[in-house]
Amino acid sequence: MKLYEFGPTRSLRVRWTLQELDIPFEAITVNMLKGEHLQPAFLKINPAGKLPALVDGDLVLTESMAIVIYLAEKYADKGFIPADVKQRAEFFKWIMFTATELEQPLWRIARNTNLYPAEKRQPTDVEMAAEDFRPTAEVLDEHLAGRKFVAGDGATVADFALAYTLDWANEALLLGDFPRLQTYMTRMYARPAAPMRIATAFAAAMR
Ligand SMILES: N[C@@H](CCC(=O)N[C@@H](CS)C(=O)NCC(=O)O)C(=O)O
Repeated sequence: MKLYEFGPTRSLRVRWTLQELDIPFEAITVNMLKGEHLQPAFLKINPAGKLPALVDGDLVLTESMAIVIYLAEKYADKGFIPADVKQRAEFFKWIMFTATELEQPLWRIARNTNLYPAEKRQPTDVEMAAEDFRPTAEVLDEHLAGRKFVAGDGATVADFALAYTLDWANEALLLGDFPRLQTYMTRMYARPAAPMRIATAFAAAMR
């Protein structure tokens, strides 16, 4: 199994899952700072030029959430996807919530602060995205009251993906009013198989 990854990117969701599963994998760094994600060698794997990508035999899979779900299902005996159909529905709900609700304002902020060419960045969209993040975080915050894991009774890949996304929010200075989300995230990152925090991975990538 090969993981195409780069430092602090969403590839950390997949690295986290592979490390929790404790299965061997080959890590291939695609240096985005050098534009390697847009070179023909990588575009053959993901024509969209985006990370992460997983290659497992003849399966080439992109989209971080699809990859972590695939891995959880392939190694279902490890328990990182609920077996019970109702708990699994909750699990899908929180994975979708993470990808579409929680992440979306963070992506808008990242694009308008770092990724778009300077002249195209919209400072007002950064403000609006931060405003949009708050009610979404409140919903999650309420859900996590009295819970250790986001879905079901044990850790699932939804927790790994969510904790990474909360670390991203933390980097965007959006978690200050959400101590419960901070506590949950820190607890997840204290797991022995957790990957580097985003800031550490970023610093390492810059070296
Ligand atoms: N929805 C995709 C997003 C993938 C994505 O945008 N990855 C970023 C890094 S976190 C990327 O490769 N960006 C390169 C670009 O947009 O040119 C996923 O979750 O895998």
